Amino acid sequence: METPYRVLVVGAGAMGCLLGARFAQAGADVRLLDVDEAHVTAIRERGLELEELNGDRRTIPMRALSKREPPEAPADLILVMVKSYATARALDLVHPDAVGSETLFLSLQNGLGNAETLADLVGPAKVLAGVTAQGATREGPGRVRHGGQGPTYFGALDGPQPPGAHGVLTLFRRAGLEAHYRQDIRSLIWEKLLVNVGINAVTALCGIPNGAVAELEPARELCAAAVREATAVAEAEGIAVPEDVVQKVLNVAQATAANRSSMRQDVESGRRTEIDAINGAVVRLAERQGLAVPVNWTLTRLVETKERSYGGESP
Ligand code: KPL
Repeated sequence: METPYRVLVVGAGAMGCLLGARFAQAGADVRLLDVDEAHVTAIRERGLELEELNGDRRTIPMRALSKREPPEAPADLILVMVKSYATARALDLVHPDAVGSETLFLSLQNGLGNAETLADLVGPAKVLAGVTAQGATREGPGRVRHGGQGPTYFGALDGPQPPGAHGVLTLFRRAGLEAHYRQDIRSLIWEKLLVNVGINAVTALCGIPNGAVAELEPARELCAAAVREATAVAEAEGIAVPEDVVQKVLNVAQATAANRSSMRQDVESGRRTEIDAINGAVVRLAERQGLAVPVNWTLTRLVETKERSYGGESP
């Protein structure tokens, strides 16, 4: 009998749960690891409750852990889905026996610098970075709603395609999820970053749905200015950005019109946001390149002020 492909999902937020559930349905041996005890207990006791795109609900039995536990065998894939600021801390929760010589790590997190953090900790040859256009929302402990379909792209940041990458593609495809290996993954990570640069802070600060960024003129102007600044930084970093990038970001705002952006959800729940890996990363790289990015600087400081006001800043 074929041994099942082993996946450890680190960070059982909405996307971690959705992907973990799909992989388990496709026959993979999946474990979800998360520090939220209530969520982990709910999944252990009742299984993961998934609301499908068509509204159907199903319960998927899943193994969930809230702390470091020795696995029976190393994972083939460790999928890192924690918030960008928690990447290094999350790896401390991974038992050393879960990492074998063939294990690959895949980061599909928001923002810049996540795969680099992983590469520093486990070595660049074991790390894949990517972006996904799948959408999901966590509705409560043990409950996730699939909100939208879209492709997933991943690749090595530098160097050749690792031998295990083919197995990761097979995993996604068996789970019915469109996935592609890309040599130019940095450009795609930047394209996703530009979307988050233009939408997330504006929606979080103004308490508006994504669609309002395209509809309301002042929000649209803020979004466009932040994206233009970040595009100049990308180009200075040697990243090719599509010409009509502002329009592309506004199209995403329209396509996800009713969504609450992840940063708005964080702010409205009193949680720490990923501002540091999004507009904050643009500010740091701009400094390195000698570029002025006043809109990104202001959005960053405003979101940080909001986080301080409810005590959601980093411990
Ligand atoms: O990625 C997103 C996020 O909220 O972080 C967008 C694309 C803006 C969708 O809400």
